[in-house]
Amino acid sequence: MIDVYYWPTPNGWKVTIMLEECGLDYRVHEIDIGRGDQFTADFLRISPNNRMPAIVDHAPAGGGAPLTLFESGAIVEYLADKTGRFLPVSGAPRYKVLEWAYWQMANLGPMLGNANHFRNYAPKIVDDPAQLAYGIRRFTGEVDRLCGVMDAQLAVNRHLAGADYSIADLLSWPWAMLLERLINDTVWADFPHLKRWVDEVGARPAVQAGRAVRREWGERQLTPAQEQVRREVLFNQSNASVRSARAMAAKMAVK
Ligand SMILES: N[C@@H](CCC(=O)N[C@@H](CS)C(=O)NCC(=O)O)C(=O)O
Repeated sequence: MIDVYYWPTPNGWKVTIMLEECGLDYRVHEIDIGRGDQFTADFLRISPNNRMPAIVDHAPAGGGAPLTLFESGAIVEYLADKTGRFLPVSGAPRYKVLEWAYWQMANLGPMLGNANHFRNYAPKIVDDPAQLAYGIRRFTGEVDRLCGVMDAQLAVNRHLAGADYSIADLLSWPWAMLLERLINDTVWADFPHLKRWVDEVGARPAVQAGRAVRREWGERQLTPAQEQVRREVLFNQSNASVRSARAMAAKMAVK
């Protein structure tokens, strides 16, 4: 049994999609990141970076004590090795998949996350539009560049790392499928090969099942007070604020 510490976001879906693809048994634990669940002592023991997703595998590959893991890329790579699915075991084909898997982790996820932040969240926090302009331009430009990288790759390959569906695809899809909503509604016209791949990967039953896990949590309506807490918790982090959030969570045993 694998415990998954989760909130329905692109990084969370990577793990639930992989678990569905591999047919592994798992239990989902709510980490409401807008409420501050990521600062509880129990969660920080598993994920010291106060980010979800994280897992505990009670029957790890190779035996031994339960294995805790954070970082969606490491989790998915581990599950691929454990099951022998979606990642070649050795040689050049393995590294061609890992190249695109790490590309996602270092590029598409962070750049699209920042573009989303500056375009869709920061305007609710920062009054002066001039303060937002550089962030919007920088990260939207990077996302546009990365779409071109994927589109060129997918023009000559069915999947990101070549002919076969792999962890590179299932790590990238949860972010890529949000491009139209988060960036602009003409993105698919500019990148038709990317659109073909988004539709093809999105039609996989396991991808749909993983994407749907606890969808309703993310659709809850927040009160203005809850929205205020969410902004403070998510968008005002520093070493000092994280330390005090940890202390607060420990005191209140936030669940
Ligand atoms: N590189 C990490 C990123 C994880 C991440 O940023 N998770 C966000 C939600 S998508 C989170 O837990 N945020 C909580 C916070 O900012 O305190 C991964 O891929 O696992």
